[in-house]
Amino acid sequence: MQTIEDAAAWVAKAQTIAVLSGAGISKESGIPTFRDALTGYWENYEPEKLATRDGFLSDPPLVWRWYAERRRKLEEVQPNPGHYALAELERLKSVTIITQNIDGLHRLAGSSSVIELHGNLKDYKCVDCEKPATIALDDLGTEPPLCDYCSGLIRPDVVWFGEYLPEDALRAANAISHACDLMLVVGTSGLVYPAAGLPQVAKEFGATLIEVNPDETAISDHMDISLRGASGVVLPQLLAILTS
Ligand code: BV8
Ligand code: ZN
Repeated sequence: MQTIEDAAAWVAKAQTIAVLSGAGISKESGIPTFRDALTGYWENYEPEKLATRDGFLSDPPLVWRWYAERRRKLEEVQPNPGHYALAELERLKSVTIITQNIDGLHRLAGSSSVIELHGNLKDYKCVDCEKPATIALDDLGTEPPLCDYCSGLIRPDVVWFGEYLPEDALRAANAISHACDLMLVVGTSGLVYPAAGLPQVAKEFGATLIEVNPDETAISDHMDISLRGASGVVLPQLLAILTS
């Protein structure tokens, strides 16, 4: 069983580090993971249904309200020690974070090299002409506003299931997955592609894979080391060993 000391030794040796993060890294900030995001009012809905273009078009106010609620929640949350540990690691090593999260917490914690594969909760665009729209937090309302240019519905500018990821983000994520000699895979169930395929790309190009997750995931078998614990606890421990 490989230990956190073994993991720290790999991190110390690494020249170029990639991090793939999922909703789990934000859980200790109080943001429920995607799987258990739908509690209370939303418990009868499946994320894979709501987070789709068809889901939005079939009931725009419903999907608008779900994202508005998540956007308002962002005002109450802060990065947690896991985010801060990765920001500190960036001060010691060359680190690029590839995140599936749309909460912006990595940048808020001080990480500067962050690739947002699935967009950001604070960005909006027209569902038809795709022109960006600016929506202030205090006028999110209960249904989507209309586009100034074509009167189409305004939607969150996030990547829904069945939609392509932003080309530049995916290209950058693939490039760092090829180039890195170590990938930390933090807080992701490894269920959603193409993000979940990036650790295999890194491995094929010779990288060491270290997973940080309290649970087994769909991609644990590919990992060289699996650190079973909460990222808000494990990542600061890793940094403490590195800097001791
Ligand atoms: C695509 C933004 C090409 C929105 C998200 C059929 C038709 C079309 C596509 C597909 C199809 N079948 C499969 C696909 C591909 C599909 C896919 O992979 N589906 C899955 C469900 C099988 N992918 C796509 O559609 C992607 N696009 O393929 O385009 C294409 C185009 C057209 C036609 C065909 C192909 C787009 C995917 C992006 C979807 N958008 N987010 C929003 O957030 O509302 S994904 C969303 O779910 C999250 O961003 C996250 O990435 C993902 C998973 O969510 P969670 O499970 O909650 O989070 P995570 O995976 O991170 O798991 C939580 C983990 O944390 C757990 O492991 C847990 O143990 C751990 N944890 C808990 N506590 C802690 C912790 N870890 C550390 N510390 C803790 N304290
Ligand atoms: Zn428009």
